[in-house]
Amino acid sequence: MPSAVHPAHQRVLDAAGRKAVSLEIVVFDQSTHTAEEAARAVGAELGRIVKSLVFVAPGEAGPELVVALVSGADRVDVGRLAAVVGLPGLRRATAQEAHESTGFVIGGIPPIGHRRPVRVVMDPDLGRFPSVWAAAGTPDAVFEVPPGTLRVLANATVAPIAVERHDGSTAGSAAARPAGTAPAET
Ligand code: 5CA
Repeated sequence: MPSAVHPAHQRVLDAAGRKAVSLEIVVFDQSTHTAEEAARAVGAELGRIVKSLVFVAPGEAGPELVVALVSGADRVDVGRLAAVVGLPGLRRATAQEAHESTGFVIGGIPPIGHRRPVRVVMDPDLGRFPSVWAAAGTPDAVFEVPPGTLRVLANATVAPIAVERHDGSTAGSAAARPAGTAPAET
């Protein structure tokens, strides 16, 4: 008998299905909790792994949620993300906030299918690849998707919000920041 679909995976499949996209979720015996682990599991370079990172800011009608989609090889520049969404008070969500607002646990938070409406901002670096891999709702499962399809599924705004993790010499370089400010990365 085929095993039942995990409810978290089902939420991801349903979210894609609402846009007439059929996803194939791959579940591993090994952890895909971090981007590095996910890259190892799927045998892809780190850059092809999508990190779905949750941020919050105080809003008029309660906390506003923002999910940033960035390449596993990049970090989010919080200042850039805050500017893109127009929320100066934006900060990284705690694990509990991320869980409560999305309905998924850290390490498995997918780019779609969240419990509450979220604004999603996607970094253009992900568009360099023919397909990328994103978390599918649990820390042992991912799905492969062309970045253009991911943008449509997540209803994402595409904007540069990333700095490279190992070499901050491009998008988030010191020259691109106001003098005296430190890079706010995650
Ligand atoms: N499954 C992988 C690859 S698709 C994944 O979900 N990667 S991730 O980067 O999107 O999610 C893991 C991230 O959760 C880590 O980069 C880390 O920054 C973040 N994280 C881990 N612990 C906490 C915590 N306590 N609070 C907030 N964020 C956390």
